[in-house]
Amino acid sequence: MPSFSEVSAALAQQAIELPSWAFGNSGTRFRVFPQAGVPRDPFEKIADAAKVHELTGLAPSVALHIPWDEVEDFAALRRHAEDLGVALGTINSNTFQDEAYKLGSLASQDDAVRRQAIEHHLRCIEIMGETGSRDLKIWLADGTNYPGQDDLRARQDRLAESLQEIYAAIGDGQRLVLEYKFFEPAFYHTDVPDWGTSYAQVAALGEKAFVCLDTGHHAPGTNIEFIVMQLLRLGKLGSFDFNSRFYADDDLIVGAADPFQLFRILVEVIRGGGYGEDSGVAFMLDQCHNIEKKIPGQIRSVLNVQEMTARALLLDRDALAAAQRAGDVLGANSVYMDAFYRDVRPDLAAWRESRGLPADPMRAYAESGHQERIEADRIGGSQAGWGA
Ligand code: PSV
Ligand code: MN
Repeated sequence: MPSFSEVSAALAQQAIELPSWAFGNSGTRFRVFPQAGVPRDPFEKIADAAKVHELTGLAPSVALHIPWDEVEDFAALRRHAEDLGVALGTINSNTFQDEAYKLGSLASQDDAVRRQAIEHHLRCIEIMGETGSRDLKIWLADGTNYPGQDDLRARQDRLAESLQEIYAAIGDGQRLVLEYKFFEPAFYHTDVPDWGTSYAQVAALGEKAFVCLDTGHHAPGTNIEFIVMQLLRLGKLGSFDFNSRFYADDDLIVGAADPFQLFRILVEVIRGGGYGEDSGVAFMLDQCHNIEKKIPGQIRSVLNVQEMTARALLLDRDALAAAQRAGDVLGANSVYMDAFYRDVRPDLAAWRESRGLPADPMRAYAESGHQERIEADRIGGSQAGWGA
């Protein structure tokens, strides 16, 4: 197995984008649980994200959600981020909260609704120019609840047409990433339910369009690492939305439900050339922290990704390939499992210290008094929430 020092240069390339909405109040379909100290505007969300980066060195950018993060002056928001040591990242569109989108957005049969949804995306692209963002991420709530409700084929065709118009506005150096999800809020069918549909749509658009894989958006038992391998093989894996799920789209802390699955995914990412500065695969979190504090929730999350990345980098690929060639089934499996069971936490703590970071970022945050400070300072105003 490679030594830890052999993988430390690769580890230094890790960058995990944080979602601005992770810092706002969130909840379930049944209740939103307000927390003290939650940001009241996008500037405070950026400050929280920057805190995560300051303590971990892992989260140099923040994804924005439009219109939740609309501000008068995006250049000022960008400067604010840069002053705090982070960049503004992916712009997420939102066509799931307006009354107009009840029966769909980009796939709607209503011309005026489709126009509204397309214009919203064009506005997002305009914002990307101001924020310096590379990626426009599209997740659609489009779908139907009942068989016969709408024509499945016509919806797919309209979606393709709408996406074409949006794609035409994507500039040089920018990308469109299309996320899939197999259910919710539409339950009979969704218009982009799986990687195959997303792939078919983005392949038709062109080379600046990619698939976004949200780990929570699969049926139980799905072999997600196979999908990762296939999309990398096809050159169309654009980004990850990392989170954990126990049953459905829970948006829980990545690596919490099944660290082994995260490991397996990262093994395929590295195998397929999807890891590192020039890979073109963006690592993002898509999570909400409903019952735990948000900043430490995000710190835990990026550390979980880092830990499984380190283990995946430590996989002895030569030994694995030799065992595979020899048809040594159990030998290959034990090489694989050896990497997964390697406890990298002490090495990572030392590695962090050597870079001027706290050995234990969770503890450093707890001891910093920062949480108490924001809870005392952020009084008045209205708190940001998932959906605001
Ligand atoms: C809804 O499922 C969702 O979580 C999607 O995964 C998006 O990425 C996210 O919301 C933000 O729009
Ligand atoms: Mn997502």
